[in-house]
Amino acid sequence: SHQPVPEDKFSFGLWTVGWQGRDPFGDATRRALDPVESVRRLADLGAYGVTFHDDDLIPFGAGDLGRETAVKRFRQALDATGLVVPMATTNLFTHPVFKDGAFTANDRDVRRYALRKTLRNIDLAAELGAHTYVAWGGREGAESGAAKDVRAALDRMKEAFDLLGQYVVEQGYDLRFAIEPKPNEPRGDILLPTVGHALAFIERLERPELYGVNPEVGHEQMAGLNFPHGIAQALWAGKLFHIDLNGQSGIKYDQDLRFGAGDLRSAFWLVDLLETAGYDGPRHFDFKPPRTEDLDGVWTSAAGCMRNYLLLKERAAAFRADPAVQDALHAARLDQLSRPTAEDGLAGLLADGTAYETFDVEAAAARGMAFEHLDQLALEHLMGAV
Ligand code: GLT
Ligand code: MN
Ligand code: MN
Ligand code: MN
Repeated sequence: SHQPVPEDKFSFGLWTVGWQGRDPFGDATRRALDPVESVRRLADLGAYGVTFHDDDLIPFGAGDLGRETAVKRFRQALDATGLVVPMATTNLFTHPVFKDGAFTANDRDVRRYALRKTLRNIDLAAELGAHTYVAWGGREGAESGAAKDVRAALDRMKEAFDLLGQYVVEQGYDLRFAIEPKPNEPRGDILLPTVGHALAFIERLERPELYGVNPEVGHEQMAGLNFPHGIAQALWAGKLFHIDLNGQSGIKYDQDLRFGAGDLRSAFWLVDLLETAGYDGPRHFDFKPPRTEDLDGVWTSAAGCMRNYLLLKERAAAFRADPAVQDALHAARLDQLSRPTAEDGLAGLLADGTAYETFDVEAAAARGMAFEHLDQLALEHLMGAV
């Protein structure tokens, strides 16, 4: 069925449907949405979860009473709808105090404030039952060379994540961190720009097991990278803790289109990968309904994200189940790729004359790979021609 149900694990950020359409060139085109209204609408559409930045829920600078009221109303909406909070995150990029970043701001007092703001929201995330805490380093970066000592900034980034990890361990929270890479925008260059950079960074932390990645479709594509390949490497490393699904058309500004828009073929391979690899985390949509839309358009766009995922899931499953595809996969020698290259060990490899001395290099070079046939079958399935 193409009707989303909670078992599909679709979740949305409050800031996605709640985006008012403000961009660098234009004002808001839509009114603000009450988080309670978003929770109700998302539940009606078939989502299972909702996520938030501290400031999406509790207006920046609100006092204790404002905070309590906001959390209480949100909690009541969750209880009434059955929606869960699988993830939460911190806004470390909107207020001008974060203009030079947060965990890696040159100003030490800004870094200390950013950590306290994050720790405070980690408490709320744990209280609301979240198991993942996302960290997007929106303004951790620079526009010019000498302004940022990148090695020192990475020391500070490591220090920040180590402190956050120490905190969740000391508090006994069942919470892991997911670092979200992005190459640029809003800064000219952002630290930890791709999935690969983030994976390498995590290995330098004191408790690497507590940290994974939250890759976003458009962010890797802004760098010209193959998103399913990045996801495959994150899965291979056991680090796909969360994922931000959306759409992007090539190397340009961060479009945050609804999932399925933009590069549809890449979306097909992504869903195929997530579903066959057994990823069981949330399918989280981080999109921005274009500012051309009114609120009806917002909910149409949100519903489209989920429907497109389910349609692609159906198409990908049909592709895998098609006997012609199984033959084509065999012809393309995918089964051989899954077999170790030298299960006979190094000594066996060295002693095997057919591997080198009598190997017919020209004959092997002449063999076609039959990838075009395989890919055409995929396209036929994607286009609904089979
Ligand atoms: C912001 C960013 C997203 C991040 C969110 C988490 S907020 O909209 O563009 O990609 O996932 O901070
Ligand atoms: Mn984005
Ligand atoms: Mn975004
Ligand atoms: Mn995102």
